[in-house]
Amino acid sequence: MHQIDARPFAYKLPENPPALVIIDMQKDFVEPGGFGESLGNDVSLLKKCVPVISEVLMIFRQLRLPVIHTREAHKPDLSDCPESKRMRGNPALKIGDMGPMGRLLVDGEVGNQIIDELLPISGEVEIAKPGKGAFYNTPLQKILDEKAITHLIFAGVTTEVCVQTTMREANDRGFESLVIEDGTESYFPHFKKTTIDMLVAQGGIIGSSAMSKDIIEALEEAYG
Ligand code: C5J
Repeated sequence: MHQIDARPFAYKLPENPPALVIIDMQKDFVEPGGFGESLGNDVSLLKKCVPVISEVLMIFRQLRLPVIHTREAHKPDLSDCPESKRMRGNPALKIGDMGPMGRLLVDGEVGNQIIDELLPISGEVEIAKPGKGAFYNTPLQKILDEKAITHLIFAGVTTEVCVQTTMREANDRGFESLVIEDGTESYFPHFKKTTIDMLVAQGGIIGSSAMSKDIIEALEEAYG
């Protein structure tokens, strides 16, 4: 049995390989002029995890393991965006308003695309999600069930919002989750640390965490 050196204890790798779930590495959050910046955030803080995710993604591709990319995206008519979400924080630019990269957080706009460094390739799943969690109102559960996937390895942004929400959804659905510590970032570095500490506390109440180098090493041993 192969395992990843993880917190709070070793993460056992199953025979049917885990999926890499890359959360919301879209221009809206990572690049200037998007939704993240419209909320007053310093988006440059998120760039740190890009090379790490890129390296893990390369290994998943080399080993032909499943990869899922998500984007936080609303329909152009905003029928899937609650008014409470649109108005919250009273930002200068709201979801659906026109920004430098098109309409904020709207499917099909330039800002809604995954950043060039992590663009999905043929065979990888790309899911547009209207919520913070990737299971809410999406085909994710069905896709995972069809492939009998039981283990999920998470990367992406932001740690305490969409990554954490999705890990909590996954936990309630019976998946074994692990977050890549250096493959996720927040606009608030102390939130990142606290979120991961919370997820793995109490014997891994929501899941596990590990560093990318340990994940890569274990994946190569298990599935290489
Ligand atoms: C946010 C996300 N932060 N992808 N979305 O609103 O974490």
